[in-house]
Amino acid sequence: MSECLFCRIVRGELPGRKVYEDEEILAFHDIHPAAPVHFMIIPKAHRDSLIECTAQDEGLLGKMLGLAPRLAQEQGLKDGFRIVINTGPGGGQEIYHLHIHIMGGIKSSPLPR
Ligand code: DGP
Repeated sequence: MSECLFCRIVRGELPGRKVYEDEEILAFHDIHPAAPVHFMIIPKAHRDSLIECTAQDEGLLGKMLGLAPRLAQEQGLKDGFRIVINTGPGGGQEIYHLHIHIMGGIKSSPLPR
């Protein structure tokens, strides 16, 4: 059984403030929010990061991304949101279970250049 933190949240062994769930996907609030609304969309089946995803995962990735606007609306983000997928050590990823961050509720600054 995987010791991955997010796998344990998927299995209900650790608490998670749930936003959405279906047979393939879970969404829950980030424990260290970087914005007034900050939740993550994850696949239930473990993948370390976007780097490990293959062409077979394209449907799942599309479904995760496609859910974002609907869930953001439901969480009160009426005028938009920011999506971040930290990937690998160079991308600042801390938890090695693929996840999409959805953040909003403040006026976002442009990306650093
Ligand atoms: P990343 O750097 O992209 O790997 O972000 C991982 C995020 O996961 C980080 O923003 C904090 C969040 N996080 C870490 N541990 C937990 C936890 O136990 N529960 C929840 N809900 N979020 C967590």
